Amino acid sequence: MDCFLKNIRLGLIPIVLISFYSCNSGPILENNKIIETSEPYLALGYVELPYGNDNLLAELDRGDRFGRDHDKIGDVDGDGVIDLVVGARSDDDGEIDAGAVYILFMNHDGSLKSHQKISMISGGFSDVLNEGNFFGYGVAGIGDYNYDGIPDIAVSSPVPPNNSLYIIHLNTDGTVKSYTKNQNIIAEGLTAIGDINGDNRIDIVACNPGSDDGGRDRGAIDIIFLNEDSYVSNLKTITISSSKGDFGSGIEDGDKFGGREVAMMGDIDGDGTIELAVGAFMSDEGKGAIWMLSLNSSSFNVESKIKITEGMGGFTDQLITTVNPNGSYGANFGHAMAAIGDVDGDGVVDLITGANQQYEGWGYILYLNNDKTVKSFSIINNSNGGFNLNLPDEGRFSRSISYIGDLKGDGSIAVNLGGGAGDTGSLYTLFLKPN
Ligand SMILES: [Ca+2]
Ligand SMILES: [Ca+2]
Ligand SMILES: [Ca+2]
Ligand SMILES: [Ca+2]
Repeated sequence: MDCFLKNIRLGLIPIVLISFYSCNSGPILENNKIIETSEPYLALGYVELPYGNDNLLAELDRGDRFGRDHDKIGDVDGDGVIDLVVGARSDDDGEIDAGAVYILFMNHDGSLKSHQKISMISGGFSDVLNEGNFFGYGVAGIGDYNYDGIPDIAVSSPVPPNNSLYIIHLNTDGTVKSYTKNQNIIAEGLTAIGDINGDNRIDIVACNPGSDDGGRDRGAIDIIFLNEDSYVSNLKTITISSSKGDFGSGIEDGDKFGGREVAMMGDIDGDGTIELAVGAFMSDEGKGAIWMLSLNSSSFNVESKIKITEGMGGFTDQLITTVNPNGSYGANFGHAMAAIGDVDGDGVVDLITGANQQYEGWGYILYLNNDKTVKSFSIINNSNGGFNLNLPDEGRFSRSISYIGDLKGDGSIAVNLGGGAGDTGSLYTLFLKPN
């Protein structure tokens, strides 16, 4: 029972704040130590995959990078439960690091009912991938693109010579019914951003952090509109980078703008522009940053922007710049992100992101003001956030993020965060109840 609703129903308005404290800030026993949380949500626990599912675990090898990218698809098998697509870009089916994706058929509690693998040699996918193609580097649920009532997916294979974007039409069992191949696209991450041009088809953003637009490794994003035949309309693609899309100044060499994910926030401040959050995970000596872009609603070019990083845009936490054991450096804040709805109940949509190279990997929920700056934040890691996570050192938690919504069907929301560097890769489904 939600304490807030219960108190409203009982008319106990004067003690609502006290009850908030007792519901959401109660003591939590962790490692025999009582810790206090004071988050504006109720943490309801988490599920980690592939661990706990022997069938899926048997498919995966060390280094496959399961969870590199992931998204909700919708209900593929028609059982009333949201299903997922998860990339494993270093799978070795057919060629070393050719890559694979998994369709995960879910149970309400976040456990796995069954799965279907799609790779060069499985799931009915017939195209030839090259060695190191990294099929599954980016994945996105895009709604029903071939009008058969079954939701479909976009999958990228960014490494040449077969640097392509596939639109894959699914069967209800998660195998491939048909696909289109769009060549000469580099996407190290894909995000579905809803239908922003009003043609009743979901639009996507391809993240290309290695783009040299404007300078070495400055990065870029491509806003992609697909036609009714699931092909990219090249004439309509919008690129935003240091030198394109009216971005203006602010990106420096090596910043890796575009990162591995963006988040469509909607019109946060109600002024007619739509806000798109885009990371630059190597910005500021590797601390990382998020650019909150306000896009013109017809040209989709940048009208204004603010930068969020340590000490900017209202964000006050300290981000590391040190060299990591894996050779990279910095916290990599903003590597991935998703709009998470209004978690703190102030009427403004909030953003979940992370600093995946900060110690075990720190997730952050950023509670936004309607001027797009950060009002406050929650940290989600081994000792904060109320989930009692048990992440390994260098676990890269929050390296990939997707918002699932109400998986349980009880008003709580699920959000997926990837991590688990060094082994198969992991997908954590966190359940929380907003205020
Ligand atoms: Ca389902
Ligand atoms: Ca379909
Ligand atoms: Ca559209
Ligand atoms: Ca909010």
